[in-house]
Amino acid sequence: MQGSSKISDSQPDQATPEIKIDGVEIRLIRLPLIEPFETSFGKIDSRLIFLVSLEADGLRGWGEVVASEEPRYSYETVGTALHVLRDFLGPALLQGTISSLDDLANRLTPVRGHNMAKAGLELAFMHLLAQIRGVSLSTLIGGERQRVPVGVSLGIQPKISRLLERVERYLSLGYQRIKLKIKPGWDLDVVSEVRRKYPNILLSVDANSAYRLKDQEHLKHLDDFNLLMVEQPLENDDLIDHAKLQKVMKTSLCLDESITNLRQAKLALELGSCRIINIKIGRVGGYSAALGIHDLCASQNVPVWCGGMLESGIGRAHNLALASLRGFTLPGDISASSRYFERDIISPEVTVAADGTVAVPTGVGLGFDIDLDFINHLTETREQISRMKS
Ligand code: OSB
Ligand code: MG
Repeated sequence: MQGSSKISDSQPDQATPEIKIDGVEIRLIRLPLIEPFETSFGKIDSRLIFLVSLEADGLRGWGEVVASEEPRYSYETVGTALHVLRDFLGPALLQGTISSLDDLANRLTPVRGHNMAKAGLELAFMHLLAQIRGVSLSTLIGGERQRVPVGVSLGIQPKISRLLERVERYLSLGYQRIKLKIKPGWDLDVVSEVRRKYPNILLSVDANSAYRLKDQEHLKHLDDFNLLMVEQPLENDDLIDHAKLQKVMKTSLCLDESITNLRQAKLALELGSCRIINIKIGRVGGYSAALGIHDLCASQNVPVWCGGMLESGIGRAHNLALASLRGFTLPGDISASSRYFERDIISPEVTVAADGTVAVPTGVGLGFDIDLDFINHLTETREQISRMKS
């Protein structure tokens, strides 16, 4: 199938060896944000980054659990992920061996939900697998792009003049699409003003579930601004009301929070709940679901793009690999490291070229070096889950 992702294991000599995981390590590090990030559900000024790594055969694979400290975007938090990883998911990987991504995903399936915690392990596993095969993550999953188009997500600002300054700044840095966070009281006037100043840019909005179907007359005014999409206007787990709203709006709706797995994606497309899907590896539970949703959307010509969760460089590197798949036709929320952090935990940092693209690394594994000294310096919590001695 055209546009389909493929984990390259077709040649017999490339068959995955049975991987014996020797240990799971969890670390929490705090990275201050260069400026606060505000959405319809609150404001943060630093990111408690949850890193998870798997050790096997003297190699270490790194992943990131994108949960926030508070259960706003989703019910998961750093605290719930710590509990579920330590007590259930981690130990599940420390029995026997693992032969493939599917095998890993099946191991995690008995635990309901907790997609971000699961995804952290899938990321770490895929980083391990890429190193074992001696390929980049992008190559491992069948990525085809050498560079991916990117946009920026701009939080709610205290004043519209500050927002306009930021729009100007990121456009001048080359970002191909501007996404404005909106909420009741920070929506039509703001979008109208940005559109008036920049009649031709790719512009979208993200409400993070701040509206209800009864607000549809209000939301329909967004049709006046030639937006690329309206992201997740209604409830975080809704598909039906979004389908009703999509019927009366010209602008394409895009779902983020509501698409938590492949079945929800199928339902959304069947119901007509959206015309675009934002894929976040963390929200859907890992690479296996992300690849499945990508393939489904590609088969129906539904554009997808890679969402972001203010990840550190490790999560960002995985996002880049994902976004290199053919179906990721719209700019992703994959900004430069410097958009959020003074200093990243990978080197070189992620940078955005003047044409608004980021290069997909070609080196083995993440394609970035992990700055372990800096990670050690930042580490607030570190736990090791090891195999029981038999
Ligand atoms: O809804 O896409 C979202 C950040 C945290 C939680 C939810 C979202 C976001 C973003 C930022 O929009 C995307 C990024 O640049 O990482
Ligand atoms: Mg969103």
